[in-house]
Amino acid sequence: MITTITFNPSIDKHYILDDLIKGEVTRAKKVQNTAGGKGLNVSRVIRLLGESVTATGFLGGNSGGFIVDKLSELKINNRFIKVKGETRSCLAIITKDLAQTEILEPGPTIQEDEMAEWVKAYDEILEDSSIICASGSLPRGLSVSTYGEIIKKANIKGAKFLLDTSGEALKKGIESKPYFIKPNIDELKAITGESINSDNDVLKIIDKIHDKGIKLVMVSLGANGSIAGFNGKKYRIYVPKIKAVNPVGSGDSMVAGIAVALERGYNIEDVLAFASATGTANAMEQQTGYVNINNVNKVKEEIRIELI
Ligand code: TA6
Repeated sequence: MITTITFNPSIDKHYILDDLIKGEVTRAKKVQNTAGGKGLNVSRVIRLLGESVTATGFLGGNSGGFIVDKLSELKINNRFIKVKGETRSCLAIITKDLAQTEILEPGPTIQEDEMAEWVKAYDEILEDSSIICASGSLPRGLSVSTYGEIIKKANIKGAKFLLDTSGEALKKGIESKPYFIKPNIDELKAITGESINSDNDVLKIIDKIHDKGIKLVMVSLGANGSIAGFNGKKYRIYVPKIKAVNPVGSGDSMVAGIAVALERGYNIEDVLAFASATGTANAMEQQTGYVNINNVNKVKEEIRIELI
């Protein structure tokens, strides 16, 4: 079973504007509210790819209630812990030049007893999980080493832990050897402190990450595809040019593609192609964290993978 963890979920409010002018009143042409936060985008896409998924983390207040309703609509098993604080909202403002401006609220402060209740649920869920996807920022109240601690528990149980976060939480998480990480270039620079000026620099850093015990690394290059390392081999993945409508959530969709492909036992090249096609297909949709399976299959045929 695939389990997703979203410690800091959000109602993703997606605004389409002609232009965003600071200090002026602007009326949104279109507004879309979705159950978001990286892990919930991952959960929704896993369902759209045809696999079942259990979602866990923290939800609170009326915003939490909105998300619970969305989970049941999507038939996502809900193992969230109810908290006193209010689940946050995150704004994604897309203007007609396709620039995207995101404003992310910090979210509620999680209390010690709420975290203790979650750890109990996690220990139970781990018994049936082959793959754990943990995505997004840590809310206030959770230690920066939280991902590192729960990765260790997953490794003991033999579950593959896919980690998609950034900054100190990623740095600490890496120390516990998750199965998979998907840093973008900025996150790679932040965690290594190294400058990255070429694909060759990326390849050297991937080797260092493998030396830390992480099996699968995908470095996202956005519309230029990605560079991946697995089992001592390196891959350059090229994605077809598409008409991007809303790129927000493409990284989350790629993680969903990795989880589904691993769950189905695909070989590494099919894992990389399926995940890249899923991330690309998300950008073709107005909704954040959404794919049309026909687009995924069509794009997958156009993905090119080169052994480096
Ligand atoms: O990746 C897009 C997104 O999931 C947005 O939908 C918004 O929820 C944001 O990321 C949350 O990011 P964070 O790192 O705070 O979990």
